[in-house]
Amino acid sequence: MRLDVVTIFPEYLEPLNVSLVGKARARGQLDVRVHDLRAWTHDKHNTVDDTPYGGGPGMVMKPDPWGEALDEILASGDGAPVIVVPTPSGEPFTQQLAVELSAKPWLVFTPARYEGIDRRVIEEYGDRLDVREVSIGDYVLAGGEAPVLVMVEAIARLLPGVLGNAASHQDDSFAPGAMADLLEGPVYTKPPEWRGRTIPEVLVSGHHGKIARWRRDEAFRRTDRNRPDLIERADPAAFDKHDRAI
Ligand code: 6GU
Repeated sequence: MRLDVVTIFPEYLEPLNVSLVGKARARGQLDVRVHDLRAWTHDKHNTVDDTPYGGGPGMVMKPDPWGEALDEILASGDGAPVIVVPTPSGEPFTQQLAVELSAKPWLVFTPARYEGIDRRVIEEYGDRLDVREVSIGDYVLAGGEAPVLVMVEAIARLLPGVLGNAASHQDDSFAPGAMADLLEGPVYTKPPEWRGRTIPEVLVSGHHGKIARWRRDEAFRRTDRNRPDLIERADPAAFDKHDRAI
């Protein structure tokens, strides 16, 4: 998979060299290219923003540098990428969207600063390409770079061969499947006693059926406490009589 990121803060994307994404790059599973938007400015001050038409606070990113950057990047590859525009007014970034984007061969991220990018840029590329405006949650950040890090990590770990154990995202919270609609429950490792705290006996019982039942109960309990909205909107068929009795 190829990923391009266009930003005025290339150094903000340095974490893409670390850990899971960094290793995927080093192995050649991910081709990540970070570009400085100011490379496509032509004035002495490398201006990327200007005052908003109609007035109001803040600045708006000028269309020209974005247009030149995107034209050059689009011409540098085969086929058409999906353009992902991080913005607090976008559609929610969910595990489902991560799965969808992980199947694409090429993504271009356009994190903005200030009050966002001149609307005509989104319209111009939206006429020819799949452009997705995406938000990572109901809060406002100063720019789209941190959201790009979030989205790239969620997408990269879904690529074949990136995560060591393919089974490890089967039972992720929010993954479609058996534990759909439930958060993951608690986990334990050695030692069996730490600061006087023991582990749940069932986990060393060797009884796989009882362990599965216990995990499901804990997942249901945690979801009910932390995300009751997930239970409210779930398909009732996803839960059995036992779950509802908790
Ligand atoms: Cl994608 N960008 C910004 N600036 N703030 C956000 C966001 C994105 N998602 C949630 N808050």
